[in-house]
Amino acid sequence: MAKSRTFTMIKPDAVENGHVGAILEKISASGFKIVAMKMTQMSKTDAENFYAIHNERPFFSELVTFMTRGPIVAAILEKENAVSDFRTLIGATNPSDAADGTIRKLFATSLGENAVHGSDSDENALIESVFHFSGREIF
Ligand code: RTP
Ligand code: MG
Repeated sequence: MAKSRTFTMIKPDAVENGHVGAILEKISASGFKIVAMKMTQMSKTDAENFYAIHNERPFFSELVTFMTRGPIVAAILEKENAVSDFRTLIGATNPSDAADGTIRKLFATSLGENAVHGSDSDENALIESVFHFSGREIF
């Protein structure tokens, strides 16, 4: 199968809790190649735009406040079947439903503060990658 790409963010809770190194280690050990990466902080407008699909949901303002409260690590990952395999690696949205060994089971704090983001389709992976990275930052 051809290699494909997905987009991820290590969210503010996991950065605050010192889990960046362990999460990157798990990502690499699971066969994903990092082809872009940076630490950055999203503005309110950035987070509102990035998560615009959820803007009618009751948790939207909580999500924007959370995602902007500190730095994140954004990355683009390459692997065969990247989007689907990465969603499997991170586990269910709610860490209490996440399978043993998944990143959210190991490092998430709650449903809202769940350590990592993973794109949900190839199309969104591209949109989200371009949102965070310029062409010369992608290798
Ligand atoms: P993500 O987009 O961050 O990878 O997460 P996901 O696909 O597993 O979940 P999604 O439904 O897209 O929700 C986006 C993020 O919103 C927060 N959330 N809070 N308090 C709540 O009820 C609630 N529900 C979702 C989580 O941070 C979730 O990852
Ligand atoms: Mg999502």
